[in-house]
Amino acid sequence: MYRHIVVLTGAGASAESGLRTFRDQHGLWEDHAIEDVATPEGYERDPLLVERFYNLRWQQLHSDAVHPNQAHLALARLEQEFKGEYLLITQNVDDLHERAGSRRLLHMHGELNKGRCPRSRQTFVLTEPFGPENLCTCCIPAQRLRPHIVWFGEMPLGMDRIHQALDSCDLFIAIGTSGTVYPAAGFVDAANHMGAQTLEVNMMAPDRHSQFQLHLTGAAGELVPRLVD
Ligand code: BJW
Repeated sequence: MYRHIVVLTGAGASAESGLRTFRDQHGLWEDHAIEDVATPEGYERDPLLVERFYNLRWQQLHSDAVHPNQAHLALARLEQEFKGEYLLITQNVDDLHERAGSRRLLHMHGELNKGRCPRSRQTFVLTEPFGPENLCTCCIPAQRLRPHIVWFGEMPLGMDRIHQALDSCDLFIAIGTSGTVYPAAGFVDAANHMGAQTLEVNMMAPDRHSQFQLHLTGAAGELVPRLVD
C-alpha cells in the first residue's frame, strides 16, 4: 500500500470542463504568442494586452458553463479517503480543484483569481477582472496589481514544499500535462530517483512519456475516477 502520494495536474485535467489547453489543437498558444502574454517582458511592453488575455480566461472560468469535471471530483475524493500523506500540485491557474473539494493543493504557476503587488508580492483575491482600479492596499502609493501568474523565466511557487513531497513520495501521478515545461516536467525524474511508482494519465504519449513506469491512455475524466475506485 502507498504511504505518500503526489499528484501533478496540467491543462488536460481541466479540458473536459471546457477550458482550453495550451499546446493541443485549438490550444491557447495558437491564438497568442507566448512571449507576448506569458513573459515578464511581454507584460512590461503591453500590460493591457496581458490583462486582456487573463481577463478573458477569468470571465470564462466564472461563467455558468464551467464546472469541475469527474477528474477533479475523483482527486478530491482520493484526498479525503487516502490515509497517508498527499499533495496535489497543479500547474493550472483555474480553481476547479478547490471547487471540487481539494484542499491539500499547491498552485505552482499561480492563480487566475488573484492579483499580486509587484513591490511586496502580497496577493489579493480578484472579485472582478483586471482594471486600473485593482490597486494594492499594502504600499503607499498603492501599486497596480499584476496577474498572480508564473511566467516563463520566473520561479514557480512552492518549490521547497514540492521537493520535500517528491523526496518522500512512493506514488507519483501526472495527469493531463504535456511535459514540456520545466521544472514540472522533471518531477517524474525526481520521483523515479526516490524509487516511487510513476504513472501517467494522458490522451496521448507526450514529451516525457518514456520516463513513466505506467501509462493510462484516455480522457482524465474517465480514467481518474476508475483509478481512485
Ligand atoms: C488530456 C486531456 C484529457 C488534453 N485528459 N489528458 C530549456 C530547457 C529546459 C528548461 C528551459 C529551457 N529554456 C527555458 C526553460 C525554463 C522554462 C521552460 O520549461 N521552457 C520550456 C518551454 C523549454 N520554464 C520556466 O521558465 C519556468 N520557470 C523556471 O524554470 O524557473 C527557474 C527554475 C530553475 C530551477 C528550479 C525551479 C525553477 C516557469 C514556467 C511558467 C509556465 N507558465 C505557463 C503560463 C502561465 C499560466 C497560464 O497562463 O495559465 O504555465 S506556460 C503553460 O504551460 C502554463 C502551463 O501550466 C504549462 C504546462 O502546460 P500543460 O499543463 O502541460 O498543458 P499543455 O497544453 O502543454 O498539455 C496538455 C496535455 O493534456 C497534453 O499532453 C494533452 O494530450 C493532454 N490532454 N486533454 C487527459 N481530457
